[in-house]
Amino acid sequence: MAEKFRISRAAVWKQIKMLEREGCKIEAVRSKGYRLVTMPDIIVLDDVKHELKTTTIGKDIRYYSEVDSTNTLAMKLAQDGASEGTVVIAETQHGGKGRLGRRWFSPRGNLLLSIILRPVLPTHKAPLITLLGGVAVAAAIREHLGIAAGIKWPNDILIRGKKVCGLLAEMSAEPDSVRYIVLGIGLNVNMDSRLAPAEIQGMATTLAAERGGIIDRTRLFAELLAQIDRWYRIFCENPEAVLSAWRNLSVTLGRRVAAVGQDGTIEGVAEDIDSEGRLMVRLDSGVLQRIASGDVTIRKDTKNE
Ligand code: BT5
Repeated sequence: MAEKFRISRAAVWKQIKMLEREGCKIEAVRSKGYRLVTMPDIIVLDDVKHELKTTTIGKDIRYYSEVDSTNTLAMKLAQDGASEGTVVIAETQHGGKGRLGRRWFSPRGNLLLSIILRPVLPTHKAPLITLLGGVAVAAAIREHLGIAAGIKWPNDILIRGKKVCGLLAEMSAEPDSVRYIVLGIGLNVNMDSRLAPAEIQGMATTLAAERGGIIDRTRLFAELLAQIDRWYRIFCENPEAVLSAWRNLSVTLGRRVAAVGQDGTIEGVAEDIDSEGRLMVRLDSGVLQRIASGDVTIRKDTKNE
């Protein structure tokens, strides 16, 4: 190595020690050299920037070891004028947020990020951004890793029925138009699921578990940003194209679902989504009901198999 790089042996040693401090496991054999045994599971931002060919998303990436919530931080940055496409990513969150005051379990080893978007969009169409996020994440998982990920309305990505990713869109809006939206993505990649809280054991999964091996988060992150960039551009030109991609990736449509709303629980068959992203459920009475937000449970099909 010293010969190849035309540096002293002491200089090689210094670099090796630095790599070890960053978490690389390196074997040294006297008068032979060094061997890289394992690399640490960290996101290498320089590599992401190098790989990224996006037009908007990820031009500005803010990387943190630990934050409260990437969404909360991104909302503040957006409020202070951060440009569209700014990405906040953290290795871990101590206050990771789900919807409706719920928590997002955010240990190291996953992808936890938020993207600032400034679409020209009427407020009532803001939920479409969550659907766009779902399409982008599912596409990244399918194309990059070849794993059959599907979308459960409105904000979950599932693999074999288990949640691998949750999306959380928050916005600031005028009465009729969006000022900015922060799209938060929590994607389980390499975390040890055995450390997860009891409530999510059995219902959550990770990409590493599904593929059977640690996944390079740097490359996956770059792929994810590329997919978001791609689908965001499509969305701005033709939102209907995102809706049809969503329909193809959906694990909700055509299934019998139960939804908890303001008027109690309803049950029926999820027929479609409308142009505002609402789920259209055909009740047993024949009435078609639109659900704008909330949680749906997919029932075991009895009437619809
Ligand atoms: C969500 O909420 O699924 C949205 C999660 C968004 C998280 C990202 S991480 C980056 C960004 N910054 C944030 O602070 N948040 C976003 P919801 O549909 O309400 O689901 C929350 C529920 O999912 C919890 O109540 C648990 O049951 C379950 N859950 C929590 N952590 C999980 C995990 N790591 N994997 C799978 N399920 C989890």
